[in-house]
Amino acid sequence: MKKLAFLLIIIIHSRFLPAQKLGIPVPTKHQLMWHEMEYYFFIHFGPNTFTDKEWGHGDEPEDIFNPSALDCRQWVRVAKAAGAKGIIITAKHHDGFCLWPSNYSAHTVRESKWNNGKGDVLQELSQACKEGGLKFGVYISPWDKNHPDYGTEKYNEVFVNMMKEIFTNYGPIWELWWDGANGEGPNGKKQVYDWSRFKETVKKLSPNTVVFSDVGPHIRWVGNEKGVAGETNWNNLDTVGFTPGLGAPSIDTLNKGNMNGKAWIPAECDVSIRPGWFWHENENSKGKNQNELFNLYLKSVGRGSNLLLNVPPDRRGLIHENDSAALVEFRLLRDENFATNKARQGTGYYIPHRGTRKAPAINDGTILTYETISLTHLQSMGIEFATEQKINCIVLREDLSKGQACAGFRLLLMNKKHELVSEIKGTTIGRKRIITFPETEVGIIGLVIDNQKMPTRITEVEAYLIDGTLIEKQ
Ligand code: FUL
Repeated sequence: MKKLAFLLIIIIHSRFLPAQKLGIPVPTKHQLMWHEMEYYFFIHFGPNTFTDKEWGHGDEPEDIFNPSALDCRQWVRVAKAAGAKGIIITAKHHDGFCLWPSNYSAHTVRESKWNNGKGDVLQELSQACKEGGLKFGVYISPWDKNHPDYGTEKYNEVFVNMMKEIFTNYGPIWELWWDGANGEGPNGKKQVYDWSRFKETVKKLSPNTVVFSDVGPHIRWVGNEKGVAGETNWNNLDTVGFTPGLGAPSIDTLNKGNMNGKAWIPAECDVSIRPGWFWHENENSKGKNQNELFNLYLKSVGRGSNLLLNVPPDRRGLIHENDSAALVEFRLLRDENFATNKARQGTGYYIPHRGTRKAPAINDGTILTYETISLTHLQSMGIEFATEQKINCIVLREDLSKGQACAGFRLLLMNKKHELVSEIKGTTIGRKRIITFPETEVGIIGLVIDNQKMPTRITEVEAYLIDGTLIEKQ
């Protein structure tokens, strides 16, 4: 008897053990805030915009950089109209040209004709973002094809000093983006990057900044430049022994994460609205349209990742009309298709206890409340409608504050007679999981968790009837 009581205590206790005790990584406050950013702009802008290149050589004359009507407020207006919540700009791409007048380079806006050498793109954009209520982020390439010190230990100091300038003069910097590329500099030498020094610098200067690289420390690359996260997407990663660039984990690992990875390092999906990262005249009509953007949204945000969408300004220094038109339409598509969450009209409950055990938090319209699924006890929950509803899209949301739990789920679409109409299987849920399927008349949506690392906290189950033509065969 005593033994049984002891066993029971252990079982009950282990079901409520905090994630830390189970060795499950949890996000920091700033990572959790990052997850809620969902979608934001990437801006590739610099000498390449004027030379029609993707990778400059670093020897382009500074005068080439001369936008005729640069207006960062226009970028912010477009971003806001498109529903993006922030902007990350290429402060320095591989060609080494600095969009701010750095004291540690002689290849900057100061040496250009633009604004008689008095211009400062970082100043203008950080200011415009502040005014517009957008988060401001900076991409800075460690690879520098211009800097005379590149390839020597001195260059690591230069890079640290450049970051100091950025954090001191243009902060707060919400996200810092480190490109892992590591090619040859002007002397034909490659640099040995001092990543731990770089990390320490940011931590000291701006502890709230989330830092992206192939392997974090806070955000990881998704493993492709198509904007597509893995259908299985863990926010966890093992980083010991790995570095950004050539030393990174495999593409597949970056894409899916590690289920039992020791660190919380979620994936970010970077992709360009155009074929190239920089603006090219001959790509003005080759941009993605709103339907393609919507599909990308499903494959990034809809798989628990964030979407970093590149929108490159042209030689005027403005976002091109074709791109802004598609972006506004993309926003409309999201607003219209996700306007009516039918789950709100249903009743949430735990399945074996229909009628007695309600689960109101899963369809109360807020992610601040949740219901818990534990494998030993309450394994499934559902939403029952008063009358059958036509739907073709379900959005699941998991609370991540205590770690990521769900590893395998099933959606059971049933009619009002409780007969199974179709079953959809999935693996991870994460912050947001958007599942689309052929239009179905549904009386009950059942959610069963078959595999999890700890009890799963479901904050919302949403149901929609979206425009069927937007659903690609997946
Ligand atoms: C890559 C770079 O080489 C591309 O030019 C672009 O900036 C992309 C976002 O990252 O590593």
